[in-house]
Amino acid sequence: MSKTKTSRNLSQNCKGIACDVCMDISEQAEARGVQTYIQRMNNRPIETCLFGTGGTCCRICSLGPCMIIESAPDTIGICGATADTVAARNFARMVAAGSSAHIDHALEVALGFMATARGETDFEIKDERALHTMAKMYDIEIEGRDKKDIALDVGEKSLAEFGRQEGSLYGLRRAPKKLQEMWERTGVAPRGIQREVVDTMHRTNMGNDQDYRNLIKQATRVALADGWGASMIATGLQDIMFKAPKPIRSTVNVGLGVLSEDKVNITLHGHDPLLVEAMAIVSQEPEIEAAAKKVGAAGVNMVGVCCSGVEGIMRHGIPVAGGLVQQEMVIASGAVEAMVVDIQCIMQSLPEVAKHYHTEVITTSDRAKIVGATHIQVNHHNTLAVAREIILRAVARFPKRGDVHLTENKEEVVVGFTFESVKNMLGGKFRASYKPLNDNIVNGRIRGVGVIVGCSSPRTKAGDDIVTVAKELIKNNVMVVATGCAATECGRAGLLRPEAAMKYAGDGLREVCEAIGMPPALHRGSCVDNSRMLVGCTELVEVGGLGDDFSQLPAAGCAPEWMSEKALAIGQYYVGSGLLVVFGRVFPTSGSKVVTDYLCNGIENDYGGKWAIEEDPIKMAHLMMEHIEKKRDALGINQEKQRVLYDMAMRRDLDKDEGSGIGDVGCAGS
Ligand code: MSK
Repeated sequence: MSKTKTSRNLSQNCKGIACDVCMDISEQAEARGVQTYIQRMNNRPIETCLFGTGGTCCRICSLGPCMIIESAPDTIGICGATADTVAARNFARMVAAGSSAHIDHALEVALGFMATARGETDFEIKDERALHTMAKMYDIEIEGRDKKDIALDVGEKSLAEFGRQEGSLYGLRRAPKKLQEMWERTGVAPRGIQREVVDTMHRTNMGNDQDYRNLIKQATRVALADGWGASMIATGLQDIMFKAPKPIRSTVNVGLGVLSEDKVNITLHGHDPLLVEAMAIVSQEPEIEAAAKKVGAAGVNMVGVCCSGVEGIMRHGIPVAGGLVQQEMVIASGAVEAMVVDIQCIMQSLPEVAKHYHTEVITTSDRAKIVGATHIQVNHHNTLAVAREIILRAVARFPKRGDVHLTENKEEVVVGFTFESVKNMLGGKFRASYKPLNDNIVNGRIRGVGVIVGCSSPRTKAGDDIVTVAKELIKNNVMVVATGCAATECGRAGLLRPEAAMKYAGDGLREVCEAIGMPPALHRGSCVDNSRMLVGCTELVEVGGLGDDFSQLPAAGCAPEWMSEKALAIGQYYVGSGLLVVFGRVFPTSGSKVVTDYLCNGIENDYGGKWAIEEDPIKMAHLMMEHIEKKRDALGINQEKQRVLYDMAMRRDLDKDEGSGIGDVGCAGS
């Protein structure tokens, strides 16, 4: 007997799983037999596995699997492994797996970058400032040299970081001195990017490291190899090839204005910016336009999903239809001719959903094939040609389009607030600096910085917890910076517009946002762009007044709806860099009180940062704010001080700066 429920039951039983837009699409899709995550969540025969949830199921050898209950000594592993060892081992493996996703992404970017530097690809060295930043990090001579020669050196050094066996990564140099010294002292400075993954997989193999603290130490080292190594390389090289993003206006949401009724809609989903870039270029070609017209379409409309969406919107203003949980809904709108996917966060169900529509799901990476999808391999040497082929396939599908289900629900956003663009906005083009931000944190107008990362999840009403945390922080004068699907959810809730400051921000934050013309929540890019957060934190430290280490900053991170191992990797590199990170819902070591207590408390003595777990989004925001106030107290900046924000001299200075970045955005209040 089919377990599919009627639309009425769907609404009743699934309340709280999806936003209203997705519920609406899902109900009409279910009527034609489509199953999405909403039905799958609802129809699960068992809720969740206690051992899997708490991290105490050990299946790394065939003596087991052993399912360990911490409080029941007779359940320890056949080999004697305790709940603490198993939970720490599983945690380290998850961090390594999450890191590997960013590492492999970065490696592919580095190979593409080298091919580009040799003139073998369709791309070029576009951003010399970004090139010089990376060159300086590697001590590469810049003066008087051709950009291609510098790029070749940068490419070689970047590739060498992956296979390096000794010493420590160059990327660590972008951290404050004190942090670098702590990493060296505690032995968590990564030696080589891939080496740390191999080390983690080895030591978590049967019969190796059985000391939970030592396991967490290696989890920290592999996570740092991701954040300060691979992700920083990916972001840096992408910026050089495709230009560092600048604030740009666009739209988000699953609806009209994002998806088009009369154009060929092609969605780009995954994480690889190379394909996004190629599709953005090719979709503008007159031949493509002509082909679309020939089949009765008004043109071609590119739309993003997940981090491919984030890449597209930041660099080209390509609208974003949603994040992880909206991917099936995008197809179920009936308005998508092709969903093109590459790597990471792609649901296996997509071809199954697409069967009910005219949509073709196209995989493009041999790392991520799906049964039922069409595979067209993309590589560095054929990117534009493949992009053309894919777009023409989508165009050919347009006449087959049936009924569409689209409502007016787009949200305007301003995205692309990288570390550099924020500097320009704050200090102007010629005196780019974080100083005004530091000053406003010191004088208390802004209490601190709240970083929101990670996925959206059907465990909550997708996006709700992220938005609730963001609004609570903003209301209490904490500036929000978001990446990945969390950033998209902030956009869907209207928080990524400068006008949102008027509606949602506390007095102090609102005043600063209005003076600068920025939203109270800043969109800082994709998952690998969490490296931009690290560089931003270093700048906060170096500008002065906020301590000499990340652990002293009035800042905290969170991932209210995390689902991916990648989020754990990001969280662990923040913790290993000295920050508080709060995760919502399940935490994968909860089956061991000892390990969880270490991660949430003891680890702070070792690396300066720590985890916290809080399900309630309001409480989560307050946990972050308590931490921020504690740091402010320790810095001595909570004592009453004269308000110095934007006195006349500062305002005159701002006015003098032409092209400060504010004008580029055209934001309200500037
Ligand atoms: S895409 S890892 S669902 S943020 Fe980077 Fe979104 Fe999470 Fe994937």
